[in-house]
Amino acid sequence: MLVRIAPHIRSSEITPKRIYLNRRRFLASAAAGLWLARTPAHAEKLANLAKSPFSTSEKITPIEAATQYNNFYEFGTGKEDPARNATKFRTHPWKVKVEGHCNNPKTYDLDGLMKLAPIEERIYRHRCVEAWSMVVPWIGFSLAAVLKAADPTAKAKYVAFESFYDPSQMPQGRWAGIPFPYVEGLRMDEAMHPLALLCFGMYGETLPNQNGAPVRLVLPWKYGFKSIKSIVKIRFVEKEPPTTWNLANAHEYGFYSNVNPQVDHPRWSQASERRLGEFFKRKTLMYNGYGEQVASLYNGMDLRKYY
Ligand SMILES: Nc1nc2c(c(=O)[nH]1)N[C@H]1C(S)=C(S)[C@@H](COP(=O)(O)O)O[C@H]1N2
Ligand SMILES: [Mo]
Repeated sequence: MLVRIAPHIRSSEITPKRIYLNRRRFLASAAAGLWLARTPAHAEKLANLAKSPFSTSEKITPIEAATQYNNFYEFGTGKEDPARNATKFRTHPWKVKVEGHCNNPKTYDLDGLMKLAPIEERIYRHRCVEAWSMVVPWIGFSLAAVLKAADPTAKAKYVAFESFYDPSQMPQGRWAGIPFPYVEGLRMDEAMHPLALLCFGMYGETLPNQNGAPVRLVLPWKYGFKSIKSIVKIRFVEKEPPTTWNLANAHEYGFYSNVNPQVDHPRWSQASERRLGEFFKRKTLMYNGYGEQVASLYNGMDLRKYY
């Protein structure tokens, strides 16, 4: 077989031990005052954050787990690779191009983009398709703010997103087994949904490189791989756009990828999940617990077919 499917899941089997070991290391290194590489030199505090009614009151995952146990395949497929390999990732200056079927296409620099709406803190659950989850205080505003500013035309039925990719800064990407640049997409009504977050920070600061600096999506009702990192392009399109994990393995990863405990991944169950830092598994909730807000987007759709 020439086709090598990226081992998106390997980790699920070894997660418990890994997390356990990681936790011990967090505690040990924190105690020893060796906490060096957690945030890049240009990490900035983000103050005066509005609170969001969408926030959960569940226990927030320790910052060390959320910033040292990552999926960012451009920087390697190991969970600890992104934190280690992305330290020199250049995210300044940064441009985001908004284009396609809209009356107001525009290329933003990061400051311009951040000024489109007041930033707020949103504490969301995040559920990876690998059956681990976390609770993260993200910072940003609804993606809808950028989309509305672009004034999409009637032809804009979907929104396509593209990540930054530079093999010279991301040499580990060559062995990731998935095509780059990483691409994702949403149907227009999903993209306009207020829960869809354009994210610039977490835990009170700008995003660490390994978490998708300087700007990413966070889509809490979908599996984590929809939440594309380090975005450079947002494009309004007519047809359902290609998405990276579907290109890599269409049988296992669909376009919608809504969290659904009743539809198993071909190789493992999605009925339960492990919260980072916890030992026992918990039940996975339909739409990751955001059904009240988003279920109506999928009325009448066969969720086994549109997985
Ligand atoms: N560009 C890009 N975006 C990405 C990924 C990736 O490999 N490359 N991984 C995805 C997956 S599988 C998950 S679970 C989340 C992880 O985000 P986190 O590392 O901030 O927890 O990012 C998503 N966005
Ligand atoms: Mo994921």
